[in-house]
Amino acid sequence: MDTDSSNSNDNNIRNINRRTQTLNSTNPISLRPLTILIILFITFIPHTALKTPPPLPILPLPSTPQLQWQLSSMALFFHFGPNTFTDSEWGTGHASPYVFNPTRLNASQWVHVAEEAGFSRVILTAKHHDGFCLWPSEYTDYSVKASPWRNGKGDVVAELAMAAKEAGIALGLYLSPWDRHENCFGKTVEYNEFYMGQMVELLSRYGDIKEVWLDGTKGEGEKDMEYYFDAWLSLIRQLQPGAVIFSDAGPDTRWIGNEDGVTGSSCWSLFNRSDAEIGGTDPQYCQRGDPHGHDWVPAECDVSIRPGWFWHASEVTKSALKLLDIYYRSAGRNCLLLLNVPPNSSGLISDEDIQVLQEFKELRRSIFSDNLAKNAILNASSVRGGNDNSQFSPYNVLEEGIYTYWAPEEDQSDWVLYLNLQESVSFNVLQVQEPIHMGQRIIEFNFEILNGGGWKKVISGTTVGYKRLLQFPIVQSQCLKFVISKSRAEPLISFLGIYMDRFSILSHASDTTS
Ligand code: FUL
Repeated sequence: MDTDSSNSNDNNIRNINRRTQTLNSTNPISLRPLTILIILFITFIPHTALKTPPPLPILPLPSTPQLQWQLSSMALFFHFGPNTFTDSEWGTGHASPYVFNPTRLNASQWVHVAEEAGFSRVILTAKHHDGFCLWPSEYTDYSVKASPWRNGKGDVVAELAMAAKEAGIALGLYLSPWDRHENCFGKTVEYNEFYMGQMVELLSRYGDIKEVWLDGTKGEGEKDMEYYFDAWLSLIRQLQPGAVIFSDAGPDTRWIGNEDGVTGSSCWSLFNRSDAEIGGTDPQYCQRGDPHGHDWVPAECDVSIRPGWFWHASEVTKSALKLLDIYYRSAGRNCLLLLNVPPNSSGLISDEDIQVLQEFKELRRSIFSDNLAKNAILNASSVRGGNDNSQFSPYNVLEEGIYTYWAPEEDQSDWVLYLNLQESVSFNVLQVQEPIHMGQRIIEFNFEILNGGGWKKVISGTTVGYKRLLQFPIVQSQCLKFVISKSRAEPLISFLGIYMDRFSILSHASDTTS
């Protein structure tokens, strides 16, 4: 050892000992403030730095593709094919492929319309019930290959996939099991082989596919045959693990049980897949979901912007206010809104549909861009880890997104969030969100305002889920409270907002107001 450093070490040790003796022999009252601070720092810092872990999630939970799907809130559906040219909805499968000739088809326009209107996903009917394929399938002669469009060299799926990729829009594909063209439909093994061959083409040629839409519809009196759903699902998982699979029985997203694009006031993402069958699930069960369900299968609300799914020159577009009403009762009730906007026979989305989509976007922007609770002072009945724990603070509900949330202490009987808006505010919409990656929890809740010295109930409801929007006649108050009266586990809230909607006319009263 080098002597210089050994001497200096000895000196250091002596100095430390001397300082310690001084400390020990000194009356604590005369300790210098800096020393006290150091002692406090050493004593307390290690303890306060420990975080309280998040509460246990409650099963079932969404998968990553299901979360991505739900967070996107809305998707556009494109019904397109020979029906667009023959003015029909369920093509017979015998229309000449020659009718398919969209002279101005531009998939970038479809994607641009989606983007401009605030939709980040699109789904195309690659094959509808008539069996006509919008891509050059090698298993049939009934496809774009046999049409005059792009001299039989075109591929609508490829053009849309390219445009969607460039714009960063997620792409989904609909491949109808019911096929009115193919002769092998009705022969179980042969048709399943044919269908799976087409599925492989679609899921291996066009990059990432984010949703596969399995429509269980089959016309009455059709040939009886078995679909090998289990084999289809395994194949889809193998080829596109990031895709959600839709059908009236899931496995990843379920039909809502109607084609009006709306659900009732209770909507669980929980569901029992064993109680459902593709093409044969009780629509009521689809609509409500199941508070005791073992599977996470959230609902998708499909509806068309026009009366039909395919474009018809004579049909009129729904108004933006109608779309807003549908939005409240779909995306505002824990579902994804799948809005069909059918390209017309020139291969473009019609101007009147674009106009309505823009108005719909503007309505949403003007209502939801200003959370009137943004400056509120928040308090809660309790906070997980103590009132000073910012990780689970009630203020987290003012931050957008699901990953920060208010959590109460465990084993409480009161679950209340209090908001003092600091001034009296008028509003008629409440938005509440749960951090669904932790499971869907809330069963029942009340929303109340302080009015004339007492609390008055504005609205009560059942189920929240990813996003719940509640409308009620205009109320005015400075102090609000959100009370959770029943929950599957400690309730967690990731967002709470209040808004003024000056456009909607309250026509449906399925939530309870007082
Ligand atoms: C239904 C089909 O029969 C309609 O034509 C449309 O595709 C709709 C989305 O699903 O089952």
